Amino acid sequence: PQHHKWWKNGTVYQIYPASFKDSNDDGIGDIPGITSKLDYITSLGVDIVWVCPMFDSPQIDMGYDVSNYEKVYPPYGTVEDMQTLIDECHSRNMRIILDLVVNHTSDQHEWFKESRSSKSNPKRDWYIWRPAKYDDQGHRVPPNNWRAMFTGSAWTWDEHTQEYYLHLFASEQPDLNWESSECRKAIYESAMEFWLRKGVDGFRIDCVNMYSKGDLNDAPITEPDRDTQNAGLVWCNGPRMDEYLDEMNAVLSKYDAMSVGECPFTPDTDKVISYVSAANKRLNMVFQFDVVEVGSSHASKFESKPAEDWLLDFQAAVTRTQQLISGTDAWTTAFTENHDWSRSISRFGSDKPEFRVAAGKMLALMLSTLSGTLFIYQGQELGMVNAPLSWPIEEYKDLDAASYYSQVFRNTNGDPTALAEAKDAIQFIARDNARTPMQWNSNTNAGFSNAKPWMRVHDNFHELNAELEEKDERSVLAFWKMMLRLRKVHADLFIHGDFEPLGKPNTKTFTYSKSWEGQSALIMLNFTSEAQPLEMLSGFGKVELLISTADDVGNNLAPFEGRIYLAA
Ligand code: TEU
Ligand code: CA
Repeated sequence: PQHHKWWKNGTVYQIYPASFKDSNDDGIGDIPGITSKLDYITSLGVDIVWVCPMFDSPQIDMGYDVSNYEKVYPPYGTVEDMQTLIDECHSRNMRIILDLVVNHTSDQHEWFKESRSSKSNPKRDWYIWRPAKYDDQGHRVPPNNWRAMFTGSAWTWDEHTQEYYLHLFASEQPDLNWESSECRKAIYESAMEFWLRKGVDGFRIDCVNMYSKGDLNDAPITEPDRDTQNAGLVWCNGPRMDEYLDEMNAVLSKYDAMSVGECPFTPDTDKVISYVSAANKRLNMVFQFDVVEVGSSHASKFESKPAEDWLLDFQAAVTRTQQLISGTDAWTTAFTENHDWSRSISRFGSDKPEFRVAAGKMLALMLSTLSGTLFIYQGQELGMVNAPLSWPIEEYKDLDAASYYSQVFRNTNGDPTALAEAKDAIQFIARDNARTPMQWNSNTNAGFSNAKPWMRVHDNFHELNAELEEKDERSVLAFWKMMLRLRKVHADLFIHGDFEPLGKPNTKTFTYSKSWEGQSALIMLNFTSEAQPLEMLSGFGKVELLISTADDVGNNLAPFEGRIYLAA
């Protein structure tokens, strides 16, 4: 029965509401905009729509700072608009999942307003408050050395009640205190059941392994010259995680809802398996960060340059996440993009005009043959790429990039060389790259909106948009549609099969096999802009070509070509 769970064979399409489709010309995407594009989404051959946070929010972190779980951010629409979207998805035989952001709320949530109002407020312990510490000179210092994800201490001093509160992200995103059972009950009711009762089919769960933070111990000092330390490994996977996930699962299973949790900072594979083992009934699956973090350490993602041999790390990361299901009752996910990372063609392929389409198809071929639930992010199906190098820093809107840039500015007194380097790093890896508006057609603002969009549209929209690609059978879009169909035809092999890397790991090609009960497939991918020999083919026995990304299939792998052979 596990084999047939709907969320296993389903392909998920992730939507970022602000950038998908603006229905009322205020420059901001919205819920009726999403509903108006459901026929397009259905035409891709996807089964599940994931909508990023659309709850009421002051938008410090694009809705990952929720001020009311039971209201929609007014520029996006209303709860009624959401009900329409849910019902319209269902009437097309698609499911819909929402983002569950309950590690923290906005500091504008009523719960936090009450919590910070006084030490004796009944909701005081719904957040994590601690008294100050004092250093040798008697200066007030935060309770521990944790650095928040968007830089600076993870603690903010509250003048009114003379205590610090914890925030793993921005100071406007105070962490909820999961130790309080009342707080947990309120989370389940307000953030989960409110929407499950409206027919939502599950959740993508933000920061799911951060709820239990243990004793808030100092992180080991890895950067002695800094007063805060990277503490992800300390605050993730704390002692009460299993208990919280069991409780959460009790809510989810009442509705047969699916769950996919974010699982960063978890190098221990057994830990990951313990979260997603079917027998344990905690989460259906998680996003491990192995693949998206290749060539960019989580500790300081803007500072690490992609290494020459990044493809070795990439192969190892894909192998790790794929083999999670080999011989276990765990389930995995396959993805290379989401709203937190830049575009995969720019990172792992090439966005040069002569290679963009080939690289987009090759990556689509890879993803479509990987086991686990497949996630694609809006625009990925079109082969959208990173923002152009020519854009000035002002075009980047996200607080993550902005806080990094201002940190470089402070540290170097505005040194132009350092700032130019910072901007290059942002152009390569910033989250903004995934957040430029969807490119629907060649009209004004790519058909996203008739008003000036909240974020600039990519300059390439005249050549790269859905309308053009729908008419072109050689487009990245056409290829994705074909691959999503093939993935279903060969579901045992591609979605459930055992993954085995083949040949000597190298920096040019990636070859692997998928096998399932006597059937097998050989997948060969060229990650370079030069032709590569078809080395593995001879060793694999009798095979027949199922599909290639290239128009003409030759004796070598063409630049960025991908092929699938089936064992005959
Ligand atoms: O991201 C969680 C996360 O671990 C982030 O550090 C992520 O790696 C970061 O965006 C990279 O710079 C989730 C959401 O996906 C993200 O958009 C939110 O900003 C974050 O939680 C806080 O809610
Ligand atoms: Ca709008």
